[in-house]
Amino acid sequence: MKHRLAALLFGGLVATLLPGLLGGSEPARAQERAQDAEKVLNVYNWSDYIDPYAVARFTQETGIRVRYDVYDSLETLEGKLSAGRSGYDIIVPTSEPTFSRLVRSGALMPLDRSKIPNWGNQDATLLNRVETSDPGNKFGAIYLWGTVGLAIRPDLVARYAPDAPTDSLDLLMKPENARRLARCGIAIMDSGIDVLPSVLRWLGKDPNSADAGDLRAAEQALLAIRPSVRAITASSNILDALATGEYCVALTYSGDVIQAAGRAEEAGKGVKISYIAPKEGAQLWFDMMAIPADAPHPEAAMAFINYILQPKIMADITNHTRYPNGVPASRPMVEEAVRFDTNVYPSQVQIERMFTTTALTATVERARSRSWSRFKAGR
Ligand code: N2P
Repeated sequence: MKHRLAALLFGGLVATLLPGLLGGSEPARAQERAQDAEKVLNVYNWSDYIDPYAVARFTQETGIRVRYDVYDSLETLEGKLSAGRSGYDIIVPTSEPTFSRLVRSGALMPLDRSKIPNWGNQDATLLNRVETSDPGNKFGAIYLWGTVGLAIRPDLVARYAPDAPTDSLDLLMKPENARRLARCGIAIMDSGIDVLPSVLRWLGKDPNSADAGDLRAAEQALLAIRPSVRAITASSNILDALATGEYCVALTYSGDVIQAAGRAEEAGKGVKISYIAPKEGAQLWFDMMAIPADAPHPEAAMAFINYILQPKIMADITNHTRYPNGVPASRPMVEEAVRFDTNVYPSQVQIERMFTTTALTATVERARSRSWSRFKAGR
């Protein structure tokens, strides 16, 4: 999908550059350049997280050219933003911990709702929910949401660990299961921020625990399965590798697994993949569209947010990415197979069993990141 998107955007770029290459007087060209500077939007979004045609249509409708970069972990996004002056107009941080931290540190521009008439299309209950990260919903519009859970290849799991449960993180986290599944391949996404809360929850601890002993227990549990883990790698790599049948168990984001399952089915090689939200309680997260305080093109950014919040566009994005959105009027346009898949749209009962993360102090964040590095290194 990344390549298709690149092709589309590159097509747009050629269209913009061509008139310049064909000549024109110097003042006219200078004027064009000035206009061009206005007509650009720099987007930094998660990988495999949009319908590329939605981006192309935005450019067609507004004349605003989109430069589109991707990241595949909150760690990468935070690293890029930490130096300031990222040059991005739109970023899509998860409500906790990244978005709330950006809100508190003044790194975001307040959204001008008079420029976002589609604001009211958002689900009021969901908006309410993310208010804990952004009181008054001043800085972010809901993009997509989802859970953290397991991709499994049911046939391989049945072959290598027939007695292991397939509805629980026990499948991955119990060393006797991991040892057997090592033969068909285990992967874990490389994000301490988005993996440690689920491990803490599996241990029966508070996923937001600031306690050093709890964190040690999570690290020990991960180290105990470390020899059985084939890859701790970017979530985007896991999506691609799952689709070609590389792993039999992977811990990653819900929609990524469902996208991989779809690609594997299309490939027709008999690779079947299922998604499991662990019964101990899966992490529920919300990704927010936000504008950095120093964004070079804030007007274009507000126009983009308004464009995305249209029911039809949101439906296209959900159909493409297999992640639910926050615009209820999009639902009738979401394909039935997606709309009625409780791995995409969990039921109210399922949601009640899920947990959300909260902000941690910088000290706890650092301790978690050190734990994660030790897990990766295997010591
Ligand atoms: C997209 C992963 C997205 C979501 N590939 C994490 N919040």
